Amino acid sequence: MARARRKTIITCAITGAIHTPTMSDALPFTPQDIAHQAIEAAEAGAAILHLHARRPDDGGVSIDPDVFASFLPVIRQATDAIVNISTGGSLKNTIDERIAPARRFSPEMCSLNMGSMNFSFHPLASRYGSCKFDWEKDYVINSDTYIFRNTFRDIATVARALGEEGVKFEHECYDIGHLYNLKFCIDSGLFRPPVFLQFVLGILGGIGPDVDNLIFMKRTADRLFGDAYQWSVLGAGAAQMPLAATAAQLGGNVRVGLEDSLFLGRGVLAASNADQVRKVRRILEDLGCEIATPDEARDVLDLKGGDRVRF
Ligand code: KMH
Ligand code: ZN
Repeated sequence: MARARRKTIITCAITGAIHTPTMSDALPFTPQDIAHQAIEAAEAGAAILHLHARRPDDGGVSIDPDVFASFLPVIRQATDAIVNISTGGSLKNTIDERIAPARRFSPEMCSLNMGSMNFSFHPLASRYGSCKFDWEKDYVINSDTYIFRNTFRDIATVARALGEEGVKFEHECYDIGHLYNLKFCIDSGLFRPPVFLQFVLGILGGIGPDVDNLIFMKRTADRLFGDAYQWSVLGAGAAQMPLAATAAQLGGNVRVGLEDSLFLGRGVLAASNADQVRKVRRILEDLGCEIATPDEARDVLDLKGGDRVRF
């Protein structure tokens, strides 16, 4: 008898730390808009909401737990989607500062970046003239000086601080070496399989957004982790929808959202996060996939449950 095909989990990354308000009016940065767009994305079919905070007054990157406090309970009351709090939201802060929000709120999931790397989006600067807010231009231009620091000790700090809380990790892997880093950490006892991998393709500093690279990542993960992992794909920018469709056909899960791309299609800005969730859902369902509910995702990813968070 044919094995039942697993349902596809859609993650939506609502705002992130790459894009700036000038790039799209749809990018949410007030707590109200972050909550509103997250709830809409969940209603459209996202089982997991990957969340960053932004400064409410000017949209700058924020890792302030008090800002998270102003939208997390609103989201929780309106939806049963799984909340995933970023631990990678700032390229300028220490790992202890980056994990403060996840530590305080103990979500079902949090991101965990699996290696140090250049992480740049400076080419975006030339596409925009004047900016809505003063900080934006320098932030984008100077990203060619940023090192995204995620040393083995940083990774161990996150693993210990949040693993003990039963928080499940979205292991963000931007290159093949990051899979080997994860393997080393599992063998060292830091993580208990099955692990959840997010293959990140198309960030400048990481692996390129090609189907060959996705296959290479998946084959490597198969070799390293056997069947003790689940996986998802995040294609940055124009690669978002094509790689999501490819991933789903390969049996993987998908991540969309304005953190990763501001567009719905070539030259067309997405009106909201939900806009992208609806589109990817349409594509996946047309290809014969079924979309996982939050509880189905909880089951597959073996999460602690929405009643064991602190917000
Ligand atoms: N914006 C993604 C490429 C994190 O939040 O930990 C990276 C990301 C990092 O999602
Ligand atoms: Zn993120």
